[in-house]
Amino acid sequence: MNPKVSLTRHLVEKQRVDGHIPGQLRLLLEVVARACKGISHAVNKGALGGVLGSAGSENVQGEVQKKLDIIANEVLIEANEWGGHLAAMASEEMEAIHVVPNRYPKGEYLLLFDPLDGSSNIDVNVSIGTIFSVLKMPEDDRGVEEADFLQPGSHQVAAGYCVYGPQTTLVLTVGDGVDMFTLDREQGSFILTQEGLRIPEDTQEFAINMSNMRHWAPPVRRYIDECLAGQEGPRGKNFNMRWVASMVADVHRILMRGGIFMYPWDAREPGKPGKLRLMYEANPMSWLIEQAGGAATNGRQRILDVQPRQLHERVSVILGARNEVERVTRYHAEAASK
Ligand code: P6P
Repeated sequence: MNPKVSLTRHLVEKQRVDGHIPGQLRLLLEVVARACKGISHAVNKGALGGVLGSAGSENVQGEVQKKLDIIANEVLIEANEWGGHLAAMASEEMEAIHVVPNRYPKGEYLLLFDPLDGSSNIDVNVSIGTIFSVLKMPEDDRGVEEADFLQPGSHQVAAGYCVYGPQTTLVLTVGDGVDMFTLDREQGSFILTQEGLRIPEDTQEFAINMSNMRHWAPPVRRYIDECLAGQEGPRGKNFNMRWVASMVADVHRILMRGGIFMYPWDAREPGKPGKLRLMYEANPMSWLIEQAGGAATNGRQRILDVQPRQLHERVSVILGARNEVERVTRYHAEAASK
């Protein structure tokens, strides 16, 4: 692989050579990448930049907002609203959609994002990240409204994340595989460092918050108990466990070395289908995982087939190694048929 293919060149070639992405989508992805560079710079300052700690406010989820949550949200809004490629944006940090102001031209794309996923890790210097998803505006001549965003994840035209860890790494799909770009801080550009990421169909590593074990539904408890039983148990092999509590970091590990990630429904809030948000966490991550040969369900159906009813709705997430996700999904079906 050419050692110095930049994100810009990679996207230009997808636009020109493959005809796979229109110019406006290429522009959108470059603007998002540039915004992620700005967020990375703010994150890297840490205490020196006065950006740690709480902002003293709550977001639409009722979660305490960190200063960096708000900074990252503002960076993405400001970077994207004047370019003419977007009609509107939606963010975990904003209750309502943000329609591009009339002083700027409107485009045909909708951008959704979790500006800084894993906020509980910000103040303790553990990897966090930005997750983004791109949809097209429905074909009609009326103005932009929230309902335009309520499309299943299978309608995405681009999805990705940027993880702010030991490296700043952008991972992206436009529907023809998953590619990874590492930020070269000397040049200030994202450089292609891995093409066509693939997830092994099997694994010996699971990611789940074990402290919720007593609240899980039986199929999830059955699956994890079998993993914990190790080679003496029904799986006949030992398992390792990881839990970073930043979905971006856990999913990145799975894309790099395999595994299964689970944030299932649990009985702590039985009325909610899960903790993670469908539109700007589960959908983009599920598409990336499927594009890399993995699978992603809510325990019962493919996440990308879920028809959203609300912008900030939550969903149960089981994603990663195809054979493991299918096993958990099978356990749910067996429990439902009893
Ligand atoms: P818990 C971060 O707040 C997040 O939304 C995901 O990034 C992460 O996987 C999950 O919540 C962690 O949740 O309950 O383990 O703190």
